[in-house]
Amino acid sequence: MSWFLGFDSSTQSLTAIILDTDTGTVVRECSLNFGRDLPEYGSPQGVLDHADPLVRHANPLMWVAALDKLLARLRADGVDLGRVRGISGSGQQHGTVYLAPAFADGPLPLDPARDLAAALKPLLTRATAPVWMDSSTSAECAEIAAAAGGAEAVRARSGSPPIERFSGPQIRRFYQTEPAAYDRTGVIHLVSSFMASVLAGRSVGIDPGDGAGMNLLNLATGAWDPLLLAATAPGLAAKLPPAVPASARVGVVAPYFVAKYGFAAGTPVIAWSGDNPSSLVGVGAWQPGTAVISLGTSHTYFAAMPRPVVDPDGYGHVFGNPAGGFMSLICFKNGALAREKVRDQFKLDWDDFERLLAVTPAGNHGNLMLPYFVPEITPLVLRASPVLRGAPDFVAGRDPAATVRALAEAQALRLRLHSCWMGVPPAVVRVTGGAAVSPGVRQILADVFNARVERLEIGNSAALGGALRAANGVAGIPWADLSAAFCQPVAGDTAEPIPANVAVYDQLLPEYAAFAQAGAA
Ligand code: XUL
Repeated sequence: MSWFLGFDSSTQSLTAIILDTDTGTVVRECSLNFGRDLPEYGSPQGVLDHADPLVRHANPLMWVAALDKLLARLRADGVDLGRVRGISGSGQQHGTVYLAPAFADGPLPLDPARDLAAALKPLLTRATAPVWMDSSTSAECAEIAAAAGGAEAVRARSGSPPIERFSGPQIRRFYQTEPAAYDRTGVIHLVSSFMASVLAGRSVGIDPGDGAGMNLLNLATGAWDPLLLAATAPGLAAKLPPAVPASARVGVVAPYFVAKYGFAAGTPVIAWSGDNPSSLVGVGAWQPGTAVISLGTSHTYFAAMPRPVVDPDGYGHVFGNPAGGFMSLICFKNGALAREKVRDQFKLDWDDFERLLAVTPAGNHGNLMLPYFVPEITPLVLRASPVLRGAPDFVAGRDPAATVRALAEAQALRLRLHSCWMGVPPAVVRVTGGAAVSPGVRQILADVFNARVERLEIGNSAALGGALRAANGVAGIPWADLSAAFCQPVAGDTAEPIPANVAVYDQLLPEYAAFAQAGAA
């Protein structure tokens, strides 16, 4: 009886996966959408409305309310959570939760008679949490760079130059805009370590997968970097949880979850990680050779790296690989949100998307798009307006077919352009996230990357990675065995590159790069 539970607290949803490692099967997979299932939090896409498009915050109480609701649903469905032998999980990266000293000091005041949101609300020193979609900290990035000896010095220590969505610049902004609330803050958590803390009923540490997304962790030492801390905000060292190894057993499930949902007392909790590092192991790409493209709310491209490599353009990151060593990552904000905008603009559904991709040719008759529907991260574009070039009908917004293909090709070409710096053209790409189910999208990726594109049986790779990390951390099951059991491609869903299309995209790439360069200015 070896059940392991993995969570993913993502931008728009909370997912749980329970695996049985004895039988190599998924016992249960369950997801809750913040917009649909928790409408009282007023966050249809997981974030709160704000007049400034650069500001994106979420209510952390929504995440814990989702945890209560998801576990209650599993219990009501008859899932015996008492059989779970270990728990881990992941969270959307970079987001920060600000909590009173009491959160850090001892057992959390959780009481089965009231829900998690009610118990934790008094412990928040900031009602909202800035998340990865926030781009409002350009000034703070410049200040941190100046104080730390330049952006390159920050990158050399932390794996990334100062980046708007990263936790350090966000913490600095809080310190500068609300100094009294910053002073009252006893501990600052990431989404991942906050959720792990709630499960364990006490404040727990941050792993190097997610910690590297803060501009605060020294990648060489695996510890908080004193120079970066000082450049970010005063007294920060005392407000950070410990930096812990990815496989650390950070605690056991809190009595609250034993009493309310039937977990066995003493069930170990393994440190949570970021959603991308967790997906790396969740798709079985924990060793170099296979690249991963995640097509969720964000689009990301990442791969395990034998050694850290630097993006000369400053957009790439180095994070800790939960299986040991490092991973490189590049992230785009115009992923699912851009797809949804095009879908709504032409009143389409996802079947229409598929049909339109099938009837339009590679290269899209020269119709090109820079899909900046929301402010972009890679490259940094702070306005939200897509740029179109090509036939008059397309440019005027009257050609749904050309627009759907232009978006899918733009997303694929941008993934390729901005991942070249990793220096390892992939032979195999594993796709995950919502749009990975689209055969048309998979074929475009195969043709743009000239690589075989595989989709996995279990789609929620970040939650799956959490469950695998629990199995590895608690029972010591080797990564190779876990990947063989749970990370197999769906046989009929592999896309092989079509040579004629590969040639079209190879020729288009420099032209698209020049178009993007002009459009980013
Ligand atoms: C990665 C990033 C996003 C979030 C949300 O750097 O910002 O991928 O992790 O999923």
